[in-house]
Amino acid sequence: MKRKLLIISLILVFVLVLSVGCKKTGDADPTPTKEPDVTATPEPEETEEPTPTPIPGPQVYVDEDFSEEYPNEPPMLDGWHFWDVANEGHSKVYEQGDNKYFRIQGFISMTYLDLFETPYTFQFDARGVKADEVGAVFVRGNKELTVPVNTNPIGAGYYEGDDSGTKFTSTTGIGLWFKENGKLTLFIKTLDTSKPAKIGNCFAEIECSYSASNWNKIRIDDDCKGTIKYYVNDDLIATIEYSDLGTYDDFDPLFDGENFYKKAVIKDKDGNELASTDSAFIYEYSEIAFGMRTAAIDVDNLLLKDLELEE
Ligand SMILES: [Ca+2]
Repeated sequence: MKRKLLIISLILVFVLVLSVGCKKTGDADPTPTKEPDVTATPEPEETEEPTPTPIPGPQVYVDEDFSEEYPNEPPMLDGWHFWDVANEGHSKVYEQGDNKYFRIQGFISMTYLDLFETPYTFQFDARGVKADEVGAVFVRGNKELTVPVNTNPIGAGYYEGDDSGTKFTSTTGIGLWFKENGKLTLFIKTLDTSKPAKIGNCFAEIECSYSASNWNKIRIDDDCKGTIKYYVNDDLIATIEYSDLGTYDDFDPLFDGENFYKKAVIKDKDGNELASTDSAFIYEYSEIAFGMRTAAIDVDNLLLKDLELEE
């Protein structure tokens, strides 16, 4: 009996081995009894097309050469708030030869409606009429944050003097003043309790190739991480470094809860420090603006877009 059992066992083992061997080859069982294993990991890479990852390019917000027809009344330009304070009507599109451009003249506050919190570059061609009063391009101000001044109880908008005993205008932000040939003035609004409106200025005069009677290429790169670079005719002319975000709690109720970068340094093209302050009104976000006070500048080829940072 034992011998018979042993033989039967050996036969069974042999059949089992044969059976397993056949399954391994995978070609001897045309009618599998086993249900497909639905829990098995699928292999989607063989059946699905790979989804291409879109590569976002820099977004363009303003690209304006003034070749279209524009109304001569505000708002004039899409996306901008335009305020001709004295309603003089000098600001409009002019034509010279086959080129159209925009003249900003009078008491003017012109602000791009969206505030920036991500890196941007703003460039344009400028031809500045030499003037005794401010004609400037501003960044990192806020037209809503404007304190009353002696000459204007409504407040020192980008166009209005700041009661500091100087020609400087505005309450917040950083201005590049198109002042005279070969020299521009870069100024940062500051808290200065010695002034009637408690507004002062940290400023430096910058020598560069600016020519008031010709078109100049102006470019402002703000990385929104603490560095703004200013270029004139493709040459770096100055850098502003800003830091120390905080509030001014005892300045004016209008400013309560609003964040400003308080520390700022103006450096020349070689990195030498020209001026600095610990009480700057450099707004947390950036408003792009032009402010004119009796001055006039012509602008063309406005281009406002995302700044691509070099890593
Ligand atoms: Ca043009």
